[in-house]
Amino acid sequence: MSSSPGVASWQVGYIKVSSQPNATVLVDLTAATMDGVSGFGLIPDAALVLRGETIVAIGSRSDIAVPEDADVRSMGGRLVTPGLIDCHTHLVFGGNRSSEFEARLSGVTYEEIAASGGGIRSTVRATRAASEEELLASAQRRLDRLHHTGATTVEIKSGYGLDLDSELKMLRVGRRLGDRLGPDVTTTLLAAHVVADEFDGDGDAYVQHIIDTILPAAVDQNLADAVDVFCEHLAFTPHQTDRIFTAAHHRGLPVKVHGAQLSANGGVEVAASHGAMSADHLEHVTAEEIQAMERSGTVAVLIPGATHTLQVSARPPVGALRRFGVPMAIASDLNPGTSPVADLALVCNLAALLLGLTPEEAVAGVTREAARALRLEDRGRLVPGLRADLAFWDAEHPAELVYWAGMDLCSAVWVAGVPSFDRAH
Ligand code: DI6
Ligand code: FE
Repeated sequence: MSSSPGVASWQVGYIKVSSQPNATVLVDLTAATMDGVSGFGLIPDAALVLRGETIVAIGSRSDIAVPEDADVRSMGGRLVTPGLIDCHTHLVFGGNRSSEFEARLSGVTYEEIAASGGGIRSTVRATRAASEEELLASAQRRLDRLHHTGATTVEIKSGYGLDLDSELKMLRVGRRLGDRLGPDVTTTLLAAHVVADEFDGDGDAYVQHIIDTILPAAVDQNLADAVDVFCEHLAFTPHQTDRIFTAAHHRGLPVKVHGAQLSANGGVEVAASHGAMSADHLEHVTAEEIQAMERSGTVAVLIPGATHTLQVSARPPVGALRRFGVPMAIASDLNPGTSPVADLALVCNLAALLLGLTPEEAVAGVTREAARALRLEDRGRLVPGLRADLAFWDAEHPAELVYWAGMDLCSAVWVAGVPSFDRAH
């Protein structure tokens, strides 16, 4: 946090130098604070006071004292929410899989495509063949779309490289995207996405290579903020997942899992035993695993875009997650195979219609709860002391974000107090 109220300012020549930035006061807006106290945390006719990158006050306009140095701006009656947070994406990749999409429409399953060398493996071939600059350019377009539909923080996974150079290339692209004006980026090493072809189906040997070579290099070059494993019958076993998580802990990185997406297989329990940040997908999670998540503080990340794209009938057990008090985040899972979706409001619409989330749960899932899933406590709500990550909407009520499908309601985005997108320009 860059500012603290009450710090002195002084005069040098003609320039007023201040150790704290001037206040900006945003008025003529409705705020949905998502503060977790009640519902959307709605404040009609709100005023929002920022200094630098930080929210210093928010409330009804009549209750907020406007600081003397304030620049007061009318927001034209728009709705403001916390900037949206996409806590699970694979948005760096080469090529696309529209031909597999066509095959699936004619009845071939995702598993059949994977078994015949397509699926994740076909994207691995395209990603290895692409240069870092090509990957950066194609990923930037997808990140821009997330940003222009409200996102201010985006998690990006590797996992289409599966060898040292290509995994590091993907992670570097993630870091470079995060250095540009736009969303904050966190990166996750997902070398354990599927077994690399070079290992000829020997998952244990590939896991050893990840532990001995890929993970240490990613840590030494500060390219990864977390480690993920696809624990699934067509990828890695719970035991292999456990080995990678143990190695991640030794290297100081938190872990998360792709678990119980296509089958019940014990991956979520392993993740909870390692205090995972999140367990993602969860269509086939068991009651015991949900209780383990509750005990370990592991956030459930739901992925309705994959439910929609794969047209599967299994649903994550939202009722049981609610009963056991497991926080539910929602993410795009933006990837070329199972969720080619780059719009979190649209993902909220799918979460409500396909998974049965309430509009409040859906919006919380892409703000407050997604921040928890990434362990980023400085964002996800509009409350004093947090970062001024803001999304502005041409809407009167936050339920509209969930109700409209693909309507582009987002009119502006600020990241850490800095305007980074304005549809008018
Ligand atoms: N689960 C997913 O939803 C993505 N990866 C994963 O482990 C799918 C990736 C793909 O099909 O390319
Ligand atoms: Fe995924």
